[in-house]
Amino acid sequence: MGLRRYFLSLFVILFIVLTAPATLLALPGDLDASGMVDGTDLISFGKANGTTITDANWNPDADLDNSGTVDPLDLTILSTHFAKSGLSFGLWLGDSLDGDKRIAKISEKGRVLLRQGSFQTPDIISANIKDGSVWIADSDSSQQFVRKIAGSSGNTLLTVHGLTATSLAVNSMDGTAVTHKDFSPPVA
Ligand SMILES: [Ca+2]
Repeated sequence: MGLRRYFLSLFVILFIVLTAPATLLALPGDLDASGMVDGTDLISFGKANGTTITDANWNPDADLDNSGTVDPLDLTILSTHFAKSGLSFGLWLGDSLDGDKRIAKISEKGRVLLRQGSFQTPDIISANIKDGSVWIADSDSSQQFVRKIAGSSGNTLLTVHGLTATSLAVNSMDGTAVTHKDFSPPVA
């Protein structure tokens, strides 16, 4: 499946980019956008090592110098940043691939890093660029809710019920989330 066709299949409603405020750059070598360069990244690198764009196991995120090949020069870059931590850099969006509505995290080079959860209509998403957390307005079979997840892992940090949110925005100055009801939960 071509990249363009693939992305057209995504149920994109709203996207957010999580950046490190000081540099606006991802941490080089953090292939899975976890916020740390570690053994997981090294394993991902190993799977793509020696490949070029036309290879099946090509991983654009491992081509750290954008040369078109994953080679020792890229490994040198990864090694330089090994064990360093930073903010997770990724793109979260609503995803209805195969009809299962979830949210997906996309790398800055367009690779799907992970899919998370089973949602009904995850079409309202907003992020706090200071800590990378992501707020999602959604509903389950019985009620609507707003959920806060960690931008690095997608794990749920907080779920707030009793809302009917038709809009959502995060104030990155203080971390509060505001819906059309002006609901402002505390920063977790
Ligand atoms: Ca990582």
